[in-house]
Amino acid sequence: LTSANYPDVHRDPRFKKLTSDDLNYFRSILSEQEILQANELEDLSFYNEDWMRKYKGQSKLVLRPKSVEKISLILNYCNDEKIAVVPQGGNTGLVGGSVPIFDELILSLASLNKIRNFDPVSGILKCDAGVILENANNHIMEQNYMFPLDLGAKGSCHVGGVVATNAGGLRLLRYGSLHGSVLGLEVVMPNGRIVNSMHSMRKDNTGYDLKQLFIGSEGTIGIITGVSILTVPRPKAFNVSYLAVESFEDVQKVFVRARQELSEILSAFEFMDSSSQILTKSELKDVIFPLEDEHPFYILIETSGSNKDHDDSKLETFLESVMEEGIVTDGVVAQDETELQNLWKWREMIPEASQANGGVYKYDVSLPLKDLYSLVEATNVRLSEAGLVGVSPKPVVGAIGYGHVGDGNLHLNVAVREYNKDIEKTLEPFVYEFVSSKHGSVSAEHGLGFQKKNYIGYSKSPEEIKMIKDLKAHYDPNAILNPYKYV
Ligand code: FAD
Ligand code: 2HG
Ligand code: ZN
Repeated sequence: LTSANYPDVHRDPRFKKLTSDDLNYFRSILSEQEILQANELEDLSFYNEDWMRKYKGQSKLVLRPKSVEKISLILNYCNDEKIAVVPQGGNTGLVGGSVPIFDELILSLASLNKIRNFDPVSGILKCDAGVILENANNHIMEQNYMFPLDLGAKGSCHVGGVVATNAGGLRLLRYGSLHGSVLGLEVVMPNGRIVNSMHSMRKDNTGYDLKQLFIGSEGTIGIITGVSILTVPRPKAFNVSYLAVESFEDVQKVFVRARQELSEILSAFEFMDSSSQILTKSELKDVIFPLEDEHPFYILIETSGSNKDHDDSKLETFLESVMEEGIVTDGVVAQDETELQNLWKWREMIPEASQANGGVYKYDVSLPLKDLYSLVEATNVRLSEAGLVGVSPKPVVGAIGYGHVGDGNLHLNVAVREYNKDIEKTLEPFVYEFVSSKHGSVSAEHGLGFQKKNYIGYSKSPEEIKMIKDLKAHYDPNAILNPYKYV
């Protein structure tokens, strides 16, 4: 059997098709609210389809267990019966990893959503995996702490989901990756075994750091049910400035200067190209564009610290110097909280704007800073040469670039009017070859999922891929967890 949506992918016949006996078993351990079964009344497309509406599975069953013990029973049963399972958090992932390809059972973490404990002295938060990131953040903000990770999907994505993808987000530059801030995890293994390592220690050199195996594993080797994470003191003062520069070289110059002159208060450094902001204008109709004229590149700089006067004066000195030298040609600084939020919207709304014409092909790559923008230019040239880009009925609107300059992470988004194979073949493996030729990574922060399952070799050696496969085979010998994806 091939998938109607993916003619090149075949259903693995080792996986059992769900029977009434299976349903009866799930009914014996779960309440009615924890089982969603497709029928005339229940439409499961929210769970079957991803955020971009690019990947679509055909699962007929979603389980939303409320306890770790129930997850353990479900996995134990699925392992024995060889039922394939897709773990799902907030379903905001951008690589098709969180949805089924065929009829896999969807195991949603949405009902496992309690804050377990917060220690206001150490700043360590322990919570269930299904807690929505924004809710976790609101909980600790009351006690003057903040989650070390922030991203546009915060209102929907789960704490467990961001750990499973090792999401990077807007403040990685300041607070580092989840590989550093996660202190412990609770995980249910494919055979149902619960591994509790919800530690609260920053230092623990007792052998392999096992939790790292699950951070960024994308639901392929275990289900994360609990997270222990070191949060950060909530800064008392925030500033956001939105600046214009005339070239990508100048983006880099401002970055170097911002690191030197703003140093410890610099908390985000994002760049956006002109086309990304033009697209966003059509989404942000009721927010006025912050600058009078259009420019080739824009930069959003956030500072945060404990003393507003100190931060203001540092930022002012920095901005005066880069403007006097002509590196920055225009700019504004938010004067109040509303303006600050509005400036952030010009950055955070790009993912949504990029697909407003119908769809988007997303590439999330690490590249040396000097080469970062050349991929966007090369992609636009390639699409033009293929005759695919232009006004309707051409299928491609254009390629835009933006991203986390501080992390060497480019988001190349190709806005399209429809998803089609010609576009995909023009872009892939072209983009991956380009990245590999510059010794970058084909996934900086979104993961591999289904989209990049055939392209891991552009960033990992055969020996590394073999180790990944060995680990998978050892812990998930029946390969029930998230099949058809990158491993
Ligand atoms: P899902 O999408 O449900 O799942 C993602 C993957 O993790 C899947 O493979 C799934 O099987 C697995 N998974 C989920 N939960 C578990 C679990 N408990 N145990 C085991 N496996 C699990 N990413 C960034 O890195 N930086 C950004 O700035 C950023 N911004 C975004 C902005 C928007 C608007 C959107 C839509 C996405 C953005 N992302 C960003 C993508 C990012 O990957 C997700 O938002 C987030 O990490 C996924 O969380 P989720 O709970 O939605 O997981
Ligand atoms: C961001 O930084 C996210 O906004 C999403 O990682 C990027 O949609 C994208 O390509
Ligand atoms: Zn990002």
